[in-house]
Amino acid sequence: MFELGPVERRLTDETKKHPICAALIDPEDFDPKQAAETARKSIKAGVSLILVGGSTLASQGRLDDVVKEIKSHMQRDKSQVPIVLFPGNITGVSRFADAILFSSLLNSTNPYFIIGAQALGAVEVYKSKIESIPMAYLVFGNNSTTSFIGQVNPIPASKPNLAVIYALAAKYLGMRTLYLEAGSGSGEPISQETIQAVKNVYDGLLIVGGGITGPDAASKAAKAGADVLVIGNLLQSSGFEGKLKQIVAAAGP
Ligand code: 1GP
Repeated sequence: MFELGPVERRLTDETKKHPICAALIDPEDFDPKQAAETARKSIKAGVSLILVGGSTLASQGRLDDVVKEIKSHMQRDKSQVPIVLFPGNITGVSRFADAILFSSLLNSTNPYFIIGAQALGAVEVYKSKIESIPMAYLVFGNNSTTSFIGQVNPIPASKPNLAVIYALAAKYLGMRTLYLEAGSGSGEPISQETIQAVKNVYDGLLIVGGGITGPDAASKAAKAGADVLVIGNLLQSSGFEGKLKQIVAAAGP
Protein backbone atom coordinates (compact mmCIF):
# COMPACT_ATOMS: atom_id res chain seq x y z
CA MET A 1 0.00 0.00 0.00
CA PHE A 2 0.97 3.61 -0.38
CA GLU A 3 2.14 5.26 2.81
CA LEU A 4 3.26 8.80 3.43
CA GLY A 5 7.00 9.05 3.92
CA PRO A 6 8.55 11.09 6.71
CA VAL A 7 9.01 14.29 4.71
CA GLU A 8 5.46 14.34 3.37
CA ARG A 9 4.13 13.49 6.83
CA ARG A 10 6.13 16.34 8.33
CA LEU A 11 4.92 18.85 5.72
CA THR A 12 1.32 17.69 6.13
CA ASP A 13 1.50 18.02 9.91
CA GLU A 14 3.19 21.44 9.81
CA THR A 15 0.80 22.91 7.27
CA LYS A 16 -2.21 21.75 9.27
CA LYS A 17 -1.11 24.34 11.82
CA HIS A 18 -0.26 27.20 9.45
CA PRO A 19 1.15 27.89 5.97
CA ILE A 20 4.89 27.48 5.64
CA CYS A 21 7.57 28.93 3.34
CA ALA A 22 10.06 27.11 1.14
CA ALA A 23 13.34 28.48 -0.21
CA LEU A 24 13.95 27.39 -3.81
CA ILE A 25 17.60 27.06 -4.80
CA ASP A 26 18.38 26.63 -8.47
CA PRO A 27 21.84 25.01 -8.91
CA GLU A 28 22.20 27.05 -12.10
CA ASP A 29 22.17 30.26 -10.03
CA PHE A 30 24.32 29.23 -7.05
CA ASP A 31 27.55 27.28 -6.72
CA PRO A 32 27.53 24.70 -3.90
CA LYS A 33 29.04 27.02 -1.27
CA GLN A 34 26.68 29.89 -2.12
CA ALA A 35 23.75 27.45 -2.15
CA ALA A 36 24.63 26.16 1.33
CA GLU A 37 25.02 29.69 2.67
CA THR A 38 21.70 30.75 1.10
CA ALA A 39 19.95 27.71 2.59
CA ARG A 40 21.44 28.47 6.01
CA LYS A 41 20.29 32.11 5.91
CA SER A 42 16.83 31.06 4.66
CA ILE A 43 16.42 28.57 7.51
CA LYS A 44 17.50 31.24 9.97
CA ALA A 45 14.84 33.52 8.46
CA GLY A 46 12.24 30.84 9.18
CA VAL A 47 11.65 28.71 6.07
CA SER A 48 10.51 25.15 6.74
CA LEU A 49 11.67 23.54 3.54
CA ILE A 50 14.58 23.77 1.10
CA LEU A 51 13.67 23.01 -2.51
CA VAL A 52 16.45 22.36 -5.02
CA GLY A 53 15.87 22.37 -8.76
CA GLY A 54 15.23 24.38 -11.89
CA SER A 55 13.89 24.22 -15.42
CA THR A 56 17.21 24.37 -17.25
CA LEU A 57 19.47 22.24 -15.05
CA ALA A 58 21.77 20.31 -17.37
CA SER A 59 24.18 18.68 -14.91
CA GLN A 60 23.15 16.07 -12.40
CA GLY A 61 26.68 16.25 -10.98
CA ARG A 62 26.19 19.92 -10.19
CA LEU A 63 22.88 19.08 -8.48
CA ASP A 64 24.57 16.38 -6.37
CA ASP A 65 27.32 18.81 -5.33
CA VAL A 66 24.79 21.49 -4.34
CA VAL A 67 22.59 19.09 -2.36
CA LYS A 68 25.60 17.50 -0.62
CA GLU A 69 27.00 20.88 0.40
CA ILE A 70 23.64 22.11 1.74
CA LYS A 71 23.21 18.84 3.63
CA SER A 72 26.65 18.93 5.24
CA HIS A 73 26.13 22.52 6.43
CA MET A 74 22.71 21.61 7.79
CA GLN A 75 24.11 18.61 9.65
CA ARG A 76 26.73 20.88 11.19
CA ASP A 77 23.96 23.28 12.29
CA LYS A 78 21.80 20.32 13.44
CA SER A 79 18.98 21.55 11.21
CA GLN A 80 16.06 19.19 10.60
CA VAL A 81 14.65 21.15 7.64
CA PRO A 82 14.17 18.73 4.72
CA ILE A 83 15.91 19.13 1.36
CA VAL A 84 13.44 18.27 -1.38
CA LEU A 85 14.09 18.06 -5.12
CA PHE A 86 11.94 20.10 -7.49
CA PRO A 87 12.97 18.58 -10.84
CA GLY A 88 12.39 20.13 -14.23
CA ASN A 89 13.74 17.14 -16.11
CA ILE A 90 15.50 13.79 -15.66
CA THR A 91 18.63 15.62 -14.50
CA GLY A 92 16.76 16.69 -11.36
CA VAL A 93 17.31 13.51 -9.31
CA SER A 94 19.90 13.35 -6.52
CA ARG A 95 20.27 10.53 -4.02
CA PHE A 96 21.57 12.98 -1.43
CA ALA A 97 18.21 14.74 -1.00
CA ASP A 98 15.53 13.76 1.52
CA ALA A 99 12.67 13.55 -0.98
CA ILE A 100 11.58 14.47 -4.50
CA LEU A 101 8.45 16.23 -5.70
CA PHE A 102 7.75 13.65 -8.40
CA SER A 103 5.77 15.91 -10.64
CA SER A 104 3.79 15.84 -13.82
CA LEU A 105 3.35 19.11 -15.72
CA LEU A 106 -0.33 18.54 -16.38
CA ASN A 107 -0.86 21.45 -18.75
CA SER A 108 2.13 20.78 -20.98
CA THR A 109 1.37 20.20 -24.65
CA ASN A 110 4.22 17.71 -24.82
CA PRO A 111 3.69 14.23 -23.31
CA TYR A 112 7.39 14.18 -22.42
CA PHE A 113 6.72 16.61 -19.54
CA ILE A 114 3.52 14.85 -18.48
CA ILE A 115 4.83 11.25 -18.32
CA GLY A 116 7.91 10.76 -20.56
CA ALA A 117 10.56 12.29 -18.31
CA GLN A 118 8.89 10.66 -15.30
CA ALA A 119 9.25 7.20 -16.83
CA LEU A 120 12.86 7.87 -17.79
CA GLY A 121 13.72 9.24 -14.35
CA ALA A 122 11.79 6.70 -12.27
CA VAL A 123 14.54 4.07 -12.11
CA GLU A 124 16.98 6.65 -10.79
CA VAL A 125 14.48 7.58 -8.05
CA TYR A 126 13.96 3.89 -7.27
CA LYS A 127 17.69 3.24 -7.00
CA SER A 128 18.29 6.35 -4.91
CA LYS A 129 15.67 5.17 -2.37
CA ILE A 130 14.62 8.76 -1.71
CA GLU A 131 11.04 9.48 -0.73
CA SER A 132 8.77 10.36 -3.65
CA ILE A 133 5.94 12.84 -3.20
CA PRO A 134 3.48 12.74 -6.12
CA MET A 135 2.73 16.22 -7.44
CA ALA A 136 0.65 17.87 -10.12
CA TYR A 137 2.34 20.94 -11.56
CA LEU A 138 0.26 23.67 -13.23
CA VAL A 139 1.86 26.62 -14.97
CA PHE A 140 0.13 29.96 -15.53
CA GLY A 141 1.14 32.63 -18.05
CA ASN A 142 3.52 32.34 -20.98
CA ASN A 143 6.42 34.54 -19.95
CA SER A 144 8.44 32.21 -17.77
CA THR A 145 11.29 29.81 -18.37
CA THR A 146 9.25 26.93 -16.99
CA SER A 147 6.40 27.76 -19.38
CA PHE A 148 8.78 27.89 -22.37
CA ILE A 149 10.80 24.79 -21.49
CA GLY A 150 7.74 22.79 -20.44
CA GLN A 151 5.88 23.67 -23.67
CA VAL A 152 2.93 24.73 -21.62
CA ASN A 153 -0.59 25.57 -22.68
CA PRO A 154 -0.72 28.30 -20.03
CA ILE A 155 -3.69 28.74 -17.76
CA PRO A 156 -4.78 32.37 -18.08
CA ALA A 157 -4.57 34.24 -14.76
CA SER A 158 -8.16 35.41 -15.24
CA LYS A 159 -9.59 31.87 -15.55
CA PRO A 160 -9.63 30.19 -12.12
CA ASN A 161 -12.15 27.64 -13.40
CA LEU A 162 -9.48 26.22 -15.72
CA ALA A 163 -7.19 25.69 -12.73
CA VAL A 164 -10.09 24.02 -10.93
CA ILE A 165 -10.65 21.38 -13.60
CA TYR A 166 -6.97 20.43 -13.51
CA ALA A 167 -7.03 20.40 -9.70
CA LEU A 168 -9.95 18.00 -9.77
CA ALA A 169 -8.17 15.79 -12.28
CA ALA A 170 -5.07 15.80 -10.05
CA LYS A 171 -7.18 14.84 -7.06
CA TYR A 172 -8.91 11.99 -8.89
CA LEU A 173 -5.54 10.76 -10.15
CA GLY A 174 -4.38 10.54 -6.54
CA MET A 175 -1.80 13.33 -6.71
CA ARG A 176 -1.36 14.39 -3.10
CA THR A 177 0.37 17.67 -3.88
CA LEU A 178 -0.50 20.45 -6.32
CA TYR A 179 1.80 23.31 -7.31
CA LEU A 180 0.30 26.47 -8.82
CA GLU A 181 3.21 28.14 -10.64
CA ALA A 182 3.15 31.74 -11.85
CA GLY A 183 6.73 31.41 -13.12
CA SER A 184 9.93 32.54 -11.48
CA GLY A 185 10.17 36.32 -11.39
CA SER A 186 6.55 36.71 -12.44
CA GLY A 187 5.07 40.19 -12.03
CA GLU A 188 1.72 38.53 -11.47
CA PRO A 189 1.65 36.00 -8.62
CA ILE A 190 -1.18 33.45 -8.55
CA SER A 191 -4.34 35.37 -7.61
CA GLN A 192 -6.29 34.88 -4.40
CA GLU A 193 -9.33 34.04 -6.49
CA THR A 194 -7.50 31.17 -8.18
CA ILE A 195 -6.00 29.84 -4.94
CA GLN A 196 -9.40 29.93 -3.22
CA ALA A 197 -11.16 28.26 -6.13
CA VAL A 198 -8.59 25.45 -6.18
CA LYS A 199 -8.61 25.10 -2.40
CA ASN A 200 -12.39 24.56 -2.51
CA VAL A 201 -12.02 21.36 -4.52
CA TYR A 202 -8.54 20.11 -3.70
CA ASP A 203 -7.65 18.84 -0.24
CA GLY A 204 -4.00 17.84 -0.75
CA LEU A 205 -0.96 19.98 -0.04
CA LEU A 206 -1.29 23.20 -2.05
CA ILE A 207 1.98 24.83 -3.10
CA VAL A 208 2.02 28.30 -4.65
CA GLY A 209 4.99 30.09 -6.18
CA GLY A 210 6.19 32.68 -8.63
CA GLY A 211 6.57 36.39 -7.93
CA ILE A 212 6.21 36.25 -4.14
CA THR A 213 8.74 38.88 -3.13
CA GLY A 214 7.16 40.60 -0.14
CA PRO A 215 4.85 40.19 2.86
CA ASP A 216 1.74 41.47 1.04
CA ALA A 217 1.86 38.82 -1.66
CA ALA A 218 2.68 36.17 0.97
CA SER A 219 -0.19 37.15 3.21
CA LYS A 220 -2.64 37.16 0.27
CA ALA A 221 -1.59 33.68 -0.87
CA ALA A 222 -1.67 32.28 2.67
CA LYS A 223 -5.09 33.77 3.44
CA ALA A 224 -6.47 32.36 0.20
CA GLY A 225 -5.43 28.84 1.22
CA ALA A 226 -1.87 28.14 0.08
CA ASP A 227 -0.12 25.63 2.34
CA VAL A 228 3.41 26.22 1.07
CA LEU A 229 4.75 29.47 -0.41
CA VAL A 230 7.83 29.10 -2.60
CA ILE A 231 10.39 31.89 -2.68
CA GLY A 232 13.09 31.70 -5.35
CA ASN A 233 14.31 34.87 -7.04
CA LEU A 234 14.40 36.93 -3.86
CA LEU A 235 17.20 34.73 -2.49
CA GLN A 236 19.55 36.10 -5.13
CA SER A 237 19.39 39.66 -3.80
CA SER A 238 21.93 40.66 -1.19
CA GLY A 239 20.52 41.03 2.31
CA PHE A 240 17.40 39.05 1.38
CA GLU A 241 17.02 37.70 4.93
CA GLY A 242 15.09 40.71 6.25
CA LYS A 243 12.48 40.49 3.51
CA LEU A 244 12.29 36.72 3.83
CA LYS A 245 11.64 37.02 7.58
CA GLN A 246 8.75 39.40 6.84
CA ILE A 247 7.37 36.93 4.27
CA VAL A 248 7.56 34.05 6.75
CA ALA A 249 5.80 36.15 9.39
CA ALA A 250 3.10 37.22 6.91
CA ALA A 251 2.48 33.63 5.82
CA GLY A 252 2.58 32.11 9.29
CA PRO A 253 0.13 31.91 12.18
C1 1GP B 1 9.61 29.27 -9.36
O1 1GP B 1 7.64 29.40 -8.08
C2 1GP B 1 9.01 29.46 -8.00
O2 1GP B 1 9.47 27.95 -9.75
C3 1GP B 1 9.53 30.67 -7.29
O3 1GP B 1 9.28 31.85 -8.00
O4 1GP B 1 11.52 32.85 -8.24
O5 1GP B 1 9.47 34.27 -8.49
O6 1GP B 1 10.16 33.41 -6.25
P1 1GP B 1 10.17 33.18 -7.72
